[in-house]
This record gives sequence, C-alpha cells and structure tokens, in this order.
Amino acid sequence: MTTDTAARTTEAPTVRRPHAWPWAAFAGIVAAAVLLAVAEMFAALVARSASPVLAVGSFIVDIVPRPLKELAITLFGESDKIALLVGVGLGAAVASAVAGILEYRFRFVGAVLIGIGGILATAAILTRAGAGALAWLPPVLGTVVGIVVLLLSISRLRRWIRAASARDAHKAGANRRQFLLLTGLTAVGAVVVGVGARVLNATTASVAAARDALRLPAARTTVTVPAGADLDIDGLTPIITPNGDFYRVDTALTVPNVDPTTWRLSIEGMVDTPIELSFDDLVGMGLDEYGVTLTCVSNEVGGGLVGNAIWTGVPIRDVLRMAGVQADADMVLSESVDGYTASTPLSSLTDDNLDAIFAVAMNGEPLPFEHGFPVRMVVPGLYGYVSATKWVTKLTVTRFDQDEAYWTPRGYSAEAPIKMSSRVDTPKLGTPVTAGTVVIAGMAWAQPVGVQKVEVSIDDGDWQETQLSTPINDQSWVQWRLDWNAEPGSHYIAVRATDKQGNLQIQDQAPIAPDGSSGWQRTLVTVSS
Ligand SMILES: Nc1nc2c(c(=O)[nH]1)N[C@H]1C(S)=C(S)[C@@H](COP(=O)(O)O)O[C@H]1N2
Ligand SMILES: [Mo]
Repeated sequence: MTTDTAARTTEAPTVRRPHAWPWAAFAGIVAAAVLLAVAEMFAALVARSASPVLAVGSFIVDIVPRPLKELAITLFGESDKIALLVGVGLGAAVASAVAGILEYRFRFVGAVLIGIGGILATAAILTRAGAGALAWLPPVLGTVVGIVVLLLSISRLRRWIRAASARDAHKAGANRRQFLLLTGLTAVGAVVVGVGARVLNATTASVAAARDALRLPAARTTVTVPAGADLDIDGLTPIITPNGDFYRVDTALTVPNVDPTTWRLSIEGMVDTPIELSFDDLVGMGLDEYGVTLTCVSNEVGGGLVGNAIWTGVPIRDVLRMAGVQADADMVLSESVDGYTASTPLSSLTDDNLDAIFAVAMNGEPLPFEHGFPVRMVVPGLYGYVSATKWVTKLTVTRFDQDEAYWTPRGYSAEAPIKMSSRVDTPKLGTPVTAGTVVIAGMAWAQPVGVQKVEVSIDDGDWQETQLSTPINDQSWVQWRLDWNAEPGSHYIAVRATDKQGNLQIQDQAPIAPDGSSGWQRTLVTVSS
C-alpha cells in the first residue's frame, strides 16, 4: 500500500501520453473479432452454413484464378486450405487494424470500413450454395455489434489521450481503465464465444455416428483381385489404394456432413418423370462391386493424383432409366450438396458396357467423408472433375450448349477423357541405388480400354517390354516391372504405355489445363558402385 502510493505520487506529475495508433489498431482488431464471434454465435442458432470465416474462405477459393490455385497447391500441398484460412485471417487482421487507426484519425471512417467488410462477408455467405433464408442475419448482427464496439472503444481511447495530453492524471487513468476493460473483455469474450460457436458449427458428431452405424446390404457380385495383381515390390504403389492413402481433390473448405437418413438424390431436367430417391431407395436397387481407377486432371506426368479402389454401388444408367431420359439431351450436370457441379456426357452414363455408378462404399466400407459420404459418382475413363461428383445430391439431364459445370468457365474442358499414362515408382529420383540387378517398377493406366504393354528405355536406348501385373479389369491400372543390370553413374529411365487398341501413349508434353497432362516420363537415377 505505502509503496504503491509512493509510486503513484512520484509518477503523478508526468502523465504519459500513450501511443495512440497501436491502441487504435488493437481496437480495430477487437471489433473485427467481435464481428466474427457474434456472427458465428448466431450462425450456430439460425444457420450453420452462415459462418463468415468459411464463407469468405470458400468465396475466395472460387474466385482465385487457376494459376494462383495451382501455385498454392505447389507451395502448401495438402495444407493449401489451412494456408488460405491463415491468409484470410491475416488479411482481415491488417484491414481491421487499419480501420481502427482510421477511426481514430477520422471519425466514422473506420466504422464504414468495418461495415464494408461486413457487407462483403454477407455477400459471400448469401452466394454460397445452400444458404438458408436467415443466412444474412448472423453477419449483419455481427457487423452491427462490431461497429458499436469500435465506436465505443475509439471514443474511450480519444478521451484517454486527450486527458493525458492535458496532463489530467485522474481523468486519463479513468479513461485508460475503461478503454482497456472494454477492449480486453470484449477480446476475451470474442475468442471464447467465437471458438466455441465455430467448434459447435463444425460438429460432425451426429453424421459420424450415422456413418458408423450404417449397415450396407452385401454386394450381389464382388470384384476378385486375381493372383499376380500385385507384384509386391518395394517402393511400388499397391494395386488397391487404401482409403487413408487415396488422393483427395475438391473445392470444399470443410468436408460436407451429409446425414444419409435425410440425403436425397433428385433426377431432373430433360426427363419424362423427375424422381427423388432416398439412400434406402438407392441401396435397395441392389449393390455390386466395381474396380475403378480414379484420376485427377491436375495429375502431372509421373504424379500421384490417381488411385484405385473397389467401389460398391448402383449403375447410374438404372437410375436414369427410371426417370426416362429425353432424346435431345447430351449431358448430365451432377451437383454436390456444396454446390460443386460436373458435366458428364450422357452417353458415358447410359452405356451398357461402361459401369458408371453411384458409389456408397470404397474398399469395403462406407465412403469416407472426404471421398463423398454418403454417395458419390464414379465413371470409368473420365477425369474426376467431369464425373466423380462427391456428396452428390442432384442430376440435371441437359445439354452441353445449355449448361456448364464448375470448372468449365475456369479454364478446363467441358469434356475430359483420362489420358493414358505410365509412371516410374522405383527407383526414385534422389534415392541412389547400388550397381547390380535393380528392379524398375511403376504404374500404368488406360481406362476404360486397358493397358496392353509398358515399355522402358534406359539412357534413350531401345524400348524394352516390361512384365505387367495381372489386371483386375480394364478400368483399373496395372503395375509393371523390369529387371535392370545397373552400372555405376547417372542414368535416364523413360517409360511409355500402349493400350489394348494399339494406341501409344501421347509423347508430346501438355500441361494439365485444359484437359490433362501428357508426355512420357523420363526420370534420372543415380547408381553407386
Ligand atoms: N463435390 C465435389 N466433388 C468432386 C470435386 C469437388 O471439388 N467437389 N472434385 C472432383 C475432382 S477434381 C476429382 S479429381 C475427384 C477426386 O476424388 P477424391 O477426392 O475422392 O480422390 O473428385 C471430384 N469430385
Ligand atoms: Mo481433379
């Protein structure tokens, strides 16, 4: 007590004038945090999808130009979405700090800035697919509360600084305490409420339980993986990709949670009778297994955006037949619960010799959430972006000259058959091998025709035919191997495939846009003595 009083008396004559800008910036950031927390809280009450953080993030994912998207994937890989959210967060923090400083210098300018931010967030939310009727409410309420917090705290800050300039120690102290109390408490409150509500909004518990409880009827026919389908070589990709290792590509910031008991599939557009199926209706049509290799258009030559699974499902042609497709239709636009769309040629879905399916299981278990639970499409021979719609909920039978899909205006072809490709898995660039007999091995695919042969050329020498694994079917990739007598030094290994119709893999190099990469992989390997 005594020392305290002593300290105060010695300090009292010099009333320190605080640095206004850092405090104003802090007030701006607190106001933005309040905006987000209040919006998130009301979103938890009225509209789970109205989360401003995710809506703005998703909006940016959709408007970012393709080269930037590719750069983000190159830089951050699987963490590209986390990087985006961190980027959005940092951008919002800087903008709100600026709003705080401006509000301090020019009354109401910061408030207008926060208001503009709120309007942009509201617009991002309202333009998301599946935005409910009340989706505007959370961001609008959040913006109002955020602006009030900004005005109150900046006016306290101004009083504090005015009193400090006037050397009124008592008044300065009182206003300082009020400012710190207001911003401090609201900051803590915003973090607690915001994080709590976000966690609540992201709750997947009920759908996860529904997936665990799901008992699918046994498949009537199963895929037999023949003996010799997997050459079982060190460093070679397994012939069936385990679900946990399967590549994932989609535009979804958070994985959609779709409850199979409320899920519906509607078939609309150019059909005789629009129909709607429940999950039980679909599964009740009878399940069969299909082995299909899925490939992403973004896969570079030699890349890993490709995987093979045994899918359990129902042929799409059987469902289309129930609705009755009209004669002049030539495309099916499939739509996900999150608004993503793909355009698939109608003929690929109605062909009796090509098993395009609605898949409900992947390698013997219900689809993992990231791979489209409860129902996705799988079409042999077409890149995923034009066929493999996950979380699918609607098919519109239409025409290519009437409708377009998500990626079409973004620089990718409306139609995109998978280009035949082959790659070397082992030996790997940067992993030296020892001289002597070295097994060169890799994968090759030519859906839906099938791979006839794979050839390898060492140091641009003669093409040597490799040994192929026993194919599961023509829709699935194969493994290949070649024993090589490796001599010390650096060597080039090139690989190319030929399909069962005698077509040679395209040698000309093409980038992934607009319809998939091509070229023969040529990889460098170091052999030590
Ligand atoms: N709903 C939805 N489905 C989608 C996509 C998407 O962005 N959203 N991406 C497609 C693309 S580009 C590919 S390559 C495949 C990938 O499927 P996977 O993630 O199960 O490997 O899903 C397709 N289905
Ligand atoms: Mo893709």
